[in-house]
Amino acid sequence: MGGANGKSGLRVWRNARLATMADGVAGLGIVEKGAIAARDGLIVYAGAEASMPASAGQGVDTVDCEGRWITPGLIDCHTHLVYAGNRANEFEMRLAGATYEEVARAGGGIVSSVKSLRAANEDDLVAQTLPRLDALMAEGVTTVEVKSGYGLDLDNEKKSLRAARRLANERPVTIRTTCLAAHALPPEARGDKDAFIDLVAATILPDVAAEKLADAVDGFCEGIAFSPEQIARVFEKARALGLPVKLHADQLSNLHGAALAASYGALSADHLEYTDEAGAAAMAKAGTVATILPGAYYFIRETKKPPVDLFRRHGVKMAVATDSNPGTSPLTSLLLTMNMAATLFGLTVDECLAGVTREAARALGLLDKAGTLEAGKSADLAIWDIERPAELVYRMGFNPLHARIWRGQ
Ligand code: DI6
Ligand code: FE
Repeated sequence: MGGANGKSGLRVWRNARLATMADGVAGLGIVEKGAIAARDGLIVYAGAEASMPASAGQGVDTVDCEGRWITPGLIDCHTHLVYAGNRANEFEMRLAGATYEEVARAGGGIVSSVKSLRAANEDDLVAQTLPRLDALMAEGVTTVEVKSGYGLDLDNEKKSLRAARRLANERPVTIRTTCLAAHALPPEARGDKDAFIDLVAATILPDVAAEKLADAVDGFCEGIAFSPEQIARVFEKARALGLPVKLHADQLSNLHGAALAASYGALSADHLEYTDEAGAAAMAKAGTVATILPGAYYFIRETKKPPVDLFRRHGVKMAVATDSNPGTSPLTSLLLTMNMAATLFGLTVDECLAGVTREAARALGLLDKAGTLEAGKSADLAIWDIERPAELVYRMGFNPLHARIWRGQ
């Protein structure tokens, strides 16, 4: 779409309907008969075409959108996209009646992904991850958060994070990396969780931070993973290193992970099926985003839903993400994820769309750069062949993307 860049480097998309998703504006921030102008990869104007300054709209590379809708490029703010192999065999075992525990005892679970990842070299990891990234991008995704957490030792955590960073060289997409070394206990730790947390805090995080391989730090606070006290030690170190934190919290039980995350000013707390009112209140006070992950809920047939009404009542912002991972959410469609968030948890269309744009940007600490169609932000756009925005949430397995623009291209 569109020709070569105009001399001025200015590009304009006109004759469009905009869902700007601007913060503090009611609903989707809709502009009928809208236009967007971008220069050097940044939006310089987004609004009514009739009000576009002449300087933004003349003698430039102009695209007629023929009445199509434009939203911000979608943002998947919680993925474990970098992994090797898959766990379809465990899926079959579970379908045959095996429980998670039985699967884990048979060598499955997170540890089987750790084995596969350790055996793969960095090039393999990148190559195996690209098809998943391509699937996300094909639906208009322009920013993806990618966690480590299947390496679980210094070299393999770094290998994962380097592979994640390399995705941004291979594709026109923004990648944000998160160090999730405190994800699970590796076999060589022989059951000693405290010793492993020592390794994470004393060695893995400082090294990863020194090489600038991670933009944030995450942990898994759960009976089957790490206690609130152990996560607090990880967060203390992250704070000392100047890295923002996020947390897998209250997914399978209520260890008050949401409140813990909030007490460290976390960017987000994620999953949250078992979060209580005190947790929601703490998140609201800290400005911690609730990241809703319906893919994992669906895939492991969880029945406890996240307390969406509590989040609304307390004014907690909600993001929506795939949690793409080989064990509990082998999902690479943010459009389907929105449908799940609406159908399973009762999110409105507006909440779903905000969840994969503005609130996802907030959950990554990127709201000043992405997530809405506003001047000054990255010109990351998704242009859709739809009549109304609800179609993006309503369909299952259909992709109405017309064009995807990343940094103006
Ligand atoms: N919660 C999850 O659902 C995934 N990680 C996490 O902390 C599970 C990841 C896996 O099973 O591979
Ligand atoms: Fe996750």
